[in-house]
Amino acid sequence: MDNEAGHGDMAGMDNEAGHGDMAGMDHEAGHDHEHTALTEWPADVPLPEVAVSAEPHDDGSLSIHIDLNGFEFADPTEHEATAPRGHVHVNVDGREVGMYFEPDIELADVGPGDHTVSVTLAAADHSLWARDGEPLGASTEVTIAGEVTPADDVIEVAVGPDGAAGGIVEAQVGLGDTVEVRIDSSVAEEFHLHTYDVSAELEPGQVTTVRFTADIPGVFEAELEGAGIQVLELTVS
Ligand SMILES: [Cu+2]
Repeated sequence: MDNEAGHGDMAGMDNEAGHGDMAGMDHEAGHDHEHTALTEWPADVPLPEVAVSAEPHDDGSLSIHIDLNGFEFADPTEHEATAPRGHVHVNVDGREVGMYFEPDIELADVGPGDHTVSVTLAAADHSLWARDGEPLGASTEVTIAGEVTPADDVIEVAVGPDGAAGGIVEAQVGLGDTVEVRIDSSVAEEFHLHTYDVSAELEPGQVTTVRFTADIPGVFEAELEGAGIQVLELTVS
């Protein structure tokens, strides 16, 4: 029964309240470059071990299993950050898909292609458990078989230490479009698209691709988190 209650909450979040919550979080944090609060894991509690595996299915879904040692799932009604308790936040291709209170998760409609699944350990107050400022978590790569449908819009951004080559890239996409952003970076950085909360680690000399559905209308900024430089202005209408 606990498990079912968990799923219901998550589904509701993903479909309705999810986006509002994320936007709210940005505002609460108050710092432009610190969109997720961290809580240091107490030094006197053994550091938890976390591993994640993902099994692909032909219908485009993923079965995620999270292996945890030294970490307990808290009840969704708990609100105080207490080690070693909490829940997990799950990201697929840099975008948060939900928070979960159990180790086995079914993700529908992920779709064909290469995907990165990452989980972070969250405290009951939804801050991320961290050690020395680094969130605790794990990630894995998985490929779902099938033909990858091309994105409706492809946006290319070349970035370096001073931001985007030639200035902030301005792009306009339709509401509901699938959008692919290809970031060609000469530096190690983190790309972050605000409100959509799409993020990706950039490696020097590599093109990193993020993909999402443009389901929130408005004008959104993407930036290099480390340098705090805006590189993309995305208009969704
Ligand atoms: Cu949470």
